[in-house]
Amino acid sequence: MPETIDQKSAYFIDLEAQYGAHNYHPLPVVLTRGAGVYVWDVEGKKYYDFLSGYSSVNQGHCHPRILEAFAHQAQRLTLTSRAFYNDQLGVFASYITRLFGYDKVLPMNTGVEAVETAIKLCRKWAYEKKGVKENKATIIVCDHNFHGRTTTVISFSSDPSAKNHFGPFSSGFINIPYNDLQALENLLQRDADIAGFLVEPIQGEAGVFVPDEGYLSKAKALCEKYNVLFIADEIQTGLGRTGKMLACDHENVRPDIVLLGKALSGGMMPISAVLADDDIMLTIRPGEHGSTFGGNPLASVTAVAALQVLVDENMAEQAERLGQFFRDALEKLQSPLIKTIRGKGLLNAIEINSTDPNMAWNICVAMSQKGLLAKPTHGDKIRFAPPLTITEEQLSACIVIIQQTLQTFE
Ligand code: IF1
Repeated sequence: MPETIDQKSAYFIDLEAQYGAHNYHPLPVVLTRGAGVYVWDVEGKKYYDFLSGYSSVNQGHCHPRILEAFAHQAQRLTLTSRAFYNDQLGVFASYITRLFGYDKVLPMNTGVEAVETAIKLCRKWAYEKKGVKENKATIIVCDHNFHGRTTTVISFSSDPSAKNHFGPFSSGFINIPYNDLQALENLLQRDADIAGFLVEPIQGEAGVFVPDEGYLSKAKALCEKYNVLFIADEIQTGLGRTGKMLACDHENVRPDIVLLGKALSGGMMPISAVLADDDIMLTIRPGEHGSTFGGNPLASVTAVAALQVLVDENMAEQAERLGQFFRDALEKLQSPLIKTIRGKGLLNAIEINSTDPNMAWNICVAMSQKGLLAKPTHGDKIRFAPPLTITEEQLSACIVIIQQTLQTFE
């Protein structure tokens, strides 16, 4: 352990290491409280949160309005299961479908459950509407995707650490390179059993990889041409993060299926959702899919509040404006350690220019000591994704932290 960690943090870190599975490698910071763009560690040190729970707290930590709705409902009714109706699910369903312009919503809990739901929906639609022969339906996915961690979803991952020794894997998926329309069309032309194209509008795990302008709209047009469902995984990119309510909105693309998660609860609890029109959604009938917790009244109330806050506080516009400001400011740093700056809205990453494989990690540890929390990925990339409530003044203060940290390594 680095000597900067004092006893209290060390205690909780050891406790996790001793009794928790070792499936993560966190920065050595132990958090105990959050409010807005800030989090505090157990020593009372305050940080800017530039991870936002992987874009789950777009609305800021413990947003008072979401918290109020959550706490109020928590004292009233939390779970009924879908064996009975509750008086909140319908309210949520009507709100979210109107907001995004779809006929129906299917509520789940985690992001990967929304992905699994979309896979099932897509296959069902292929057999019952498109006329694909039984067990032949195929879904196109992209290299370097991240859609979650279930055995089916890791089956089409390109990341060896997500897959190694977790086989045997599920079939029914074909990988193509991301941002490659020709590869998509070649496959669509060749294979009549293709049911859907599952895509992240911006690849998050790949290091915030933004595709060429026009990629999404042209991919959608190809899907229409070949009668294939365009499924947008907006779990990370949706809900204001990239400067629009959905990242697909940047290209005026209306996906056939939209997946939401993360910020759908403002970080209060796991809530995910699948949006689609009746032609697709109603292919799943009673008893064919579901979840004990999906659509519970606590989640329903929380999601409505989380969405209302995004809308009422113009968070997408804020992300658009501040994202531009942030990338411009990073550009101006002219740091030799920054190889590339990528992103849209407040979903950003830099690629580190260094031969030292630990450089991104070391920079993140140093930034945390200066009061800014960000996470390195793939050894050479650092994500910068603060809550969308951050002010220009706060963002400027963060640029200074980033600049000062980089300078110590240059
Ligand atoms: C972890 C990444 C972010 C996602 C998209 C589905 C899911 C995710 C586009 C599944 C989840 C996470 C989970 C997190 C790391 C993280 C991540 F780096 F791996 F890619 F955010 F950038 N679709 N993303 O990004 O959602 O089931 O987790 O609710 O620790 O694995 P989930």
